[in-house]
Amino acid sequence: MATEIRRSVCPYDCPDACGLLAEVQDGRAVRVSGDPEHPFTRGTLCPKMLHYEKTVHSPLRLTTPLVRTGAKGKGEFRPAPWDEAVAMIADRWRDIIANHGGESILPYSYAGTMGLVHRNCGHAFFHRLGASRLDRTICAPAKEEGWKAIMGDTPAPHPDEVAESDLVILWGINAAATNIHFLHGVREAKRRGAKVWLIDTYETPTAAAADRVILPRPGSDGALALGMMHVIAREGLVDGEFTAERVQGFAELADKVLPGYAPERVSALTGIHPAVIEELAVLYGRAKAPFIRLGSGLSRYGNGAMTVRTICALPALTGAYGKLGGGLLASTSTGPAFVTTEVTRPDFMARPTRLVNMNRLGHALTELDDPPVKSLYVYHSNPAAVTPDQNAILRGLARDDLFTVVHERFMTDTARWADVVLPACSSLETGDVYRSYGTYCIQRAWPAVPAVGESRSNWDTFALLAAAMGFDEPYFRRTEGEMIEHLISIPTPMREGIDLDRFREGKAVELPLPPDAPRTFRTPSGKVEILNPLDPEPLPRHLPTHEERGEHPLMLMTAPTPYALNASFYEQDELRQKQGGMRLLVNPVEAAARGLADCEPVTAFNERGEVTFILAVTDRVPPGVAVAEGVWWTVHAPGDRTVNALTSQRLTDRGNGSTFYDTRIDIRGKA
Ligand SMILES: Nc1nc2c(c(=O)[nH]1)N[C@H]1C(S)=C(S)[C@@H](COP(=O)(O)OP(=O)(O)OC[C@H]3O[C@@H](n4cnc5c(=O)[nH]c(N)nc54)[C@H](O)[C@@H]3O)O[C@H]1N2
Ligand SMILES: Nc1nc2c(c(=O)[nH]1)N[C@H]1C(S)=C(S)[C@@H](COP(=O)(O)OP(=O)(O)OC[C@H]3O[C@@H](n4cnc5c(=O)[nH]c(N)nc54)[C@H](O)[C@@H]3O)O[C@H]1N2
Ligand code: SF4
Ligand SMILES: [Mo]
Repeated sequence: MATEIRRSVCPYDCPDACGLLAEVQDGRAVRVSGDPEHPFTRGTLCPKMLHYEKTVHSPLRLTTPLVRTGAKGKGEFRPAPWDEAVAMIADRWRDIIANHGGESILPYSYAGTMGLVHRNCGHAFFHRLGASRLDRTICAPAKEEGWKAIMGDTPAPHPDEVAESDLVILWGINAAATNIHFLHGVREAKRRGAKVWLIDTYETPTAAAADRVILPRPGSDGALALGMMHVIAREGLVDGEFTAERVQGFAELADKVLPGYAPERVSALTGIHPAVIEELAVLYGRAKAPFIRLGSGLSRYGNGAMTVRTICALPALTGAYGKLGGGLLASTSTGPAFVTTEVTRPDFMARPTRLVNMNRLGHALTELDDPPVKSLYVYHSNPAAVTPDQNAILRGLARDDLFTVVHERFMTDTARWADVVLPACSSLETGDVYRSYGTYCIQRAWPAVPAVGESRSNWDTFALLAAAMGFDEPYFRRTEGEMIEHLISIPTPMREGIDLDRFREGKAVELPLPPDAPRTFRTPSGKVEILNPLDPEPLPRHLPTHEERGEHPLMLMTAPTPYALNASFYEQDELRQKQGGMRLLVNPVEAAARGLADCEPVTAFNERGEVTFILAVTDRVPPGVAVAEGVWWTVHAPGDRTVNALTSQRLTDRGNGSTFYDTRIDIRGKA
């Protein structure tokens, strides 16, 4: 049978945004590989995507709409035609709107697909419906706030610049899992003689790429950065010319803040030996072009934005921000490449409706009553698994008076609670436009295979719902292809000069950033603003986490695994097996103190919930810390809850973000 190669894009929420080649036979993808013409992918994929065809054509794919027949959450459904399912939803919504108003309907979505059209088209529909709006802050808004407070709208350096660096710090990033193609540049830097340091809370697989690993106490990295700056100032390693001309407020920092962060005090805060703080600070201060790749984990604490802001001050002291191969990459801001409001259509809102924080879904479903949430529509997200405070969410989803619709590829923990389930397409079945938050690539994808079963894309599903609700805006009558073309047809300064033919053909193109862009500071003063006069806290300092004085002894790291992406990929047996079960990693000291053994089922608990894990005893985790990698589906868990039954709905200091890592637990045996 003839095999055709079709280009596509990895749709997952990953900074790499890889180019894919799909081998298609008879309307089925039989193999996928990395696109050798994609400048960042360079022909290789991560372990998760090596067998994407097994996800696309999984026997577990939902293929028809389903209507609940049993009790809520029992997972008993009957298949139904699309017409019936859509009519049922429209009828219920008309009734709910008449009785409680549009704001009693809550959409819930995040990043099952990163495609600009399918990710964002629901906004237009729900704006037109007059529904509550969702504040989509589950990922890393505090990281963005931290960067902005000091760097404004300055673009991040190109990720490949890391190859020019002589000191690379992988700070709070498990790049071997979450940013695998970035390690290409890191290896290149190493080949040219660079040293690589990893700063995490436990020894992740990324340690293999590092010369040195240090493990500060969770949530204490801001103090570590201040300690480094203290030593850099004391040792005369500050770039005087750079701080005088291109930095605002170094003198104030040096006078008012740094004296309080001598290595001994920082050691008490971070658990890092004073000599190691000195060593890293001097190495950093003497490096020609130190490059920091900053992850998001350390921003998911009650002090997350301030921690990021403090770390972002470090490259200002030594002038690293002015040097090729130096500076700091938190994430690339490719947002302005497309006019996304053409998809989200805020103008469809008659008035600004209420904003509900997605991290507080548990609260929204159980306590909000002005008006109460009477219907929840979930699409490309799995809140029963990924959202903090699982028990509160499950209490909400169990409400008999809550009408829940879930548009999904699989029978997820969330879909199980639905009244109506709609089958969703995978990315190979749809076209879209993709941008990246870890590179400057953009790419247009064309459908590679026909829709599996009766599944429909987000775009087509909202078109059906719009028709059923009687919305007659031309927007809702466009096809997917017309919407994509419309988005591409509107020029933006960021896309000026790209090879449009190549882009339309479906090949990755890079946004042509001026080479000096990361070194031209887009802040009100035009300088790096260590002192930000517009901020209520004008200078960085160390803030406590929510759990600084919490009652339980272990900080829980809800970390990524290389073999899944949030709660995605659990449909692939082999990937699940590579994780070796739903494990909780602890130091031998912690296991011994509780009389617990490796491989034994244990209960992790705190004031919010109890979760059964399989214990993994390992030196890779320091005492005082426990690590749960991956966000498992309950059907594959050793108990009836997964990791987010332990995490809280509290928010970050800025940006209203999630605080997954700011969690304390204890552990006991099951016996
Ligand atoms: N394989 C895989 N890839 C993924 C994901 C996944 O789940 N799995 N998730 C995707 C998503 S949604 C995102 S947002 C991105 C990024 O996802 P993130 O969750 O931001 O992952 P990383 O940036 O790699 O950083 C997490 C690391 O921060 C560490 N950490 C936690 N607290 C602290 C602290 O206080 N200090 C320090 N120094 N380190 C700390 C954790 O131990 C972990 O190793 O990755 C994406 N890619
Ligand atoms: N404990 C813990 N919890 C976490 C994290 C963590 O590291 N630890 N990470 C957090 C972070 S950073 C994030 S960003 C969130 C991510 O939260 P989510 O974005 O909800 O992540 P996923 O688990 O990937 O769920 C996406 C779902 O969308 C479905 N899907 C895929 N494509 C489509 C489509 O085209 N249409 C429709 N309708 N459905 C589709 C998939 O089948 C999948 O079930 O999770 C957060 N939760
Ligand atoms: S998940 Fe990330 S690394 Fe893996 S193929 Fe997709 S974009 Fe590339
Ligand atoms: Mo995320």
